[in-house]
Amino acid sequence: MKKASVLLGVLAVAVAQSFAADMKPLKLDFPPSQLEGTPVPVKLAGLTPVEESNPVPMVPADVKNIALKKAVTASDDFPLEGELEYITDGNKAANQGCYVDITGGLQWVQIDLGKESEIFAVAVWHFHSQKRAYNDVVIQVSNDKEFKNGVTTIYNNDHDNSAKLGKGTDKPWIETNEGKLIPLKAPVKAQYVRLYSDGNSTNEVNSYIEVEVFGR
Ligand SMILES: [Ca+2]
Ligand SMILES: [Ca+2]
Repeated sequence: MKKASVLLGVLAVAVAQSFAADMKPLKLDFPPSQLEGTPVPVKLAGLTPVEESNPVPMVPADVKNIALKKAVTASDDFPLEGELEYITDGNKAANQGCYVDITGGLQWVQIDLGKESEIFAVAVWHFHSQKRAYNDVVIQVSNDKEFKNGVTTIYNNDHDNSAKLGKGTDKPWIETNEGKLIPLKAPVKAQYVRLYSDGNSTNEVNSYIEVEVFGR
């Protein structure tokens, strides 16, 4: 009996090890810091944005950025500056010509992954040549292009529900070149990823440099 339980224990360790071997830590590739100008206080109504390093979740070894070069649409198809394509072009530099500016107010951008995919994490770089925080950031995934049915919210810092997507308890963050990695509590199968925002601590514009979706 004792031998059998020892053997079972050894088997369990072996299974756990082979499982662990197929996992990897998810670390973002990020561009050099490009902070410019005189820093301005980062303040949002009623909220204190946090500046913290990204978590390093374990994900299956075949998980990669499946948003690269995928089609992007938005609530406003005519950006003030730049092109929606910049959001999935793989370039995370902060220079002019690398970010797209979408008009003020609550707006969204949406990535079509091309097919239903198992999503483990989403990363976003809004803007990083100035320390600022974005307001009412809500990130959702769904198989419904219109985001009416089967919607999973993976991040929400809209504490007063002004976006009317439900009240969120996530903390807004101060943007840096390292971006923001948001791991899902459990992987979700979905084809579309939508990111809302309503301006930032400096101006009313909704900027994006890059969005990555880690899945398979
Ligand atoms: Ca880009
Ligand atoms: Ca709000």
